[in-house]
Amino acid sequence: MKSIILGLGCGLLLAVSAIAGEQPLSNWFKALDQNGNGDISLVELQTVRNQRFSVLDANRDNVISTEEVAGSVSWSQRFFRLDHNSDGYVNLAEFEANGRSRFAIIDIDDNGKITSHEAINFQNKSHIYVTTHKVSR
Ligand SMILES: [Ca+2]
Ligand SMILES: [Ca+2]
Ligand SMILES: [Ca+2]
Repeated sequence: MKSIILGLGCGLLLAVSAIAGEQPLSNWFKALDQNGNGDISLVELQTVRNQRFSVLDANRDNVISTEEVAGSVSWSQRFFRLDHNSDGYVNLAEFEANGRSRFAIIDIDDNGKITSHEAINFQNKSHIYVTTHKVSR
């Protein structure tokens, strides 16, 4: 279970996969494809993301604050995009809305499933993360 949470499409993991190169299916894809049927549905994505939300919400007040993401570079960078109404907190609705829009970006043919092909395509566009993380080291 822990590895599923850790495997959530965070920038660092994408970076590692991109460096590793030729692996056809990345770990984040396998972590998100919970029923192992070879594609990721929106429900699977949101299930894993909701687990991530609970982990990030350390004080369990049902919102994520900047303090709670302070330990994660990738989530800190994403925080202000997630906080849609700019009240300084990310609630579950904002978090889920972000999940839906990310899903739509990856699901190129818009059929409600992310296939391994679409995942690889997305991964290939994510090389920017590699640069970001190299700099931060
Ligand atoms: Ca909180
Ligand atoms: Ca907010
Ligand atoms: Ca698709």
